Amino acid sequence: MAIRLFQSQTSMFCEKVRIVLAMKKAPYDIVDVRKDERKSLIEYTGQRKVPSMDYNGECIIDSTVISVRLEKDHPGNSIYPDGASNKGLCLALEDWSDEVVIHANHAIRRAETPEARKKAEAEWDTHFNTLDQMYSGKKFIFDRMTIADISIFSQLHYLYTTVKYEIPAKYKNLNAFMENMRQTLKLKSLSESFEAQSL
Ligand SMILES: N[C@@H](CCC(=O)N[C@@H](CS)C(=O)NCC(=O)O)C(=O)O
Repeated sequence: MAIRLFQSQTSMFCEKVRIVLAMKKAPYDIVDVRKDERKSLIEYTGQRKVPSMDYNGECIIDSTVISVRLEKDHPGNSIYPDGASNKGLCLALEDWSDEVVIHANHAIRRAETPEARKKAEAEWDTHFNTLDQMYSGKKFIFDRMTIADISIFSQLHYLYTTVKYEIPAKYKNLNAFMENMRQTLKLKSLSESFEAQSL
């Protein structure tokens, strides 16, 4: 029995899952879907999206679903905060990051005209403002690193590594959060993508 993560190294959702796997200290093999143009992914899962997982013979698709399953089977080093109310908030933030903030990443990556770029930067500015307030006086949103921080980090890290767009210095709390995540994830610099097997 083994875990195989079908992934691409640059996908933010794959990075999110790699961080959860590292927190759970779960060993896994990587199947890089770019190597065979997603052939083995489509063969195994019947669809094109990553992250997908061969979880001890069971096919699991989607970073949120994979995270829930890893938490269930490896409850130590929880990716959720204590208490039902905080857990609900945490899940809502994970969803907001995965479903709303992602849009700003798509917009900035696909912007082909100065107008489109300006619009995408304005979209990011709204999120930076929200996030800077969220991280005011806090290392993490809850009392420890949770899936909300991991999802948010993965989107912002993609913006940094792939789009090469840096969070403006005026967002001090958000920049402090990124630096804190860099240290927690033991990255030498924010230019590295996360690969470690355990945290
Ligand atoms: N909600 C999904 C999103 C996954 C997703 O959008 N994956 C992208 C890469 S970042 C993908 O594989 N796209 C390829 C395609 O749709 O053909 C999750 O959380 O895993």
